Amino acid sequence: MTLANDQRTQLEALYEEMAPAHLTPLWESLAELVRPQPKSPAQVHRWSYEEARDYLLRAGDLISAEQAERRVLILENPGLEGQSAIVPSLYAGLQLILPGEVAPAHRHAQSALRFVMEGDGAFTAVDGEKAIMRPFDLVLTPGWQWHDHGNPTDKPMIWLDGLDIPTVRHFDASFAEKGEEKVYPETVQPGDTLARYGHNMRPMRGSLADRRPAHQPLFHYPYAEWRPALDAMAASAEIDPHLGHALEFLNPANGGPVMSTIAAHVRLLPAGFETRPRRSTDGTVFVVVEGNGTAVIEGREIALNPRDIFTVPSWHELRLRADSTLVLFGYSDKAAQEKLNLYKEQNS
Ligand code: GTQ
Repeated sequence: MTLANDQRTQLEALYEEMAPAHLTPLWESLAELVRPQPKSPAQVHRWSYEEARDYLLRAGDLISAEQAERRVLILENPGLEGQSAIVPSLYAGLQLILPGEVAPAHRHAQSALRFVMEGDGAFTAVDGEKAIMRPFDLVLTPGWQWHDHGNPTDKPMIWLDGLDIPTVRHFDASFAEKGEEKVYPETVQPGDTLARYGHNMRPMRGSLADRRPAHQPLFHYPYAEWRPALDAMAASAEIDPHLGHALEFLNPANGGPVMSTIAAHVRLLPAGFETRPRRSTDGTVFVVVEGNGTAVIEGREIALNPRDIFTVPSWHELRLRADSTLVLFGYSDKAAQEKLNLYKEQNS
């Protein structure tokens, strides 16, 4: 904006006078507020699993899961300091449950996913039904469903928590409750919901009321099911040049993303494959499940090793190169953006 000198002086005086009335001039900030394209404050960043794990285990020596309620190290984006956010709309943390520990029952407006990084046989109980967690399983605790965690095994369990904490904060809509009991009473055998909803089927309506909420029944997507599906796809299907072989996790109630705010997917790139450049408006968190390779994000190269976690902020161009068969898990705010008619992507 070009302004004459005395015009500028008079305007500045006016701004100063109106400031106590909590009024500010749009024309000074319009271009920043209504941008021609996204300019994320989030940065491209990678966390080494080994490094984060060391700190988490040290925390495990100092505070119990029960004392902490949730013993978690937050993965905070260096561009979003103090916000407990990994991209502007989403949170990520690494949660540790040691043998014999319990993370007590609570429920909250925030929706969460858990992606198992290490350990075998701890559980997340959702409304009293245990999902027995194995490496690289996806487990959901959708908003307002009771959940507690426990580890009856003799090894530590670590998983990545992905929540919509910043989104719920943005809408000023946080509610939370602690359970009366530390452990929610077990309501049914583990696997009951997976049997009913996990196979492209659903319970036929009879005279029995359904135990699970109709809008969000399924909460366990085992690695033992999604990994072979990717292999079968890789064996038979044409590969998408921008994604590799990619499968999105679905909510069987509506055929949409797993939760109302968060979408999740897995993808496989055969050894030697390189994706074409792609950008999208959903800030994405990736976990390397298997293999090695490189992510080139807006020109910045990131070496990928198993269990690394990295971010691709909104509208950052992503290219992936696989040195060996590369398998990634990703979650993003695409679910919320699509509902708000904001989602865009560009495949070049
Ligand atoms: O397990 O319920 O990482 O409520 C942050 C908030 C985990 C949980 C987090 C939570 C949880």
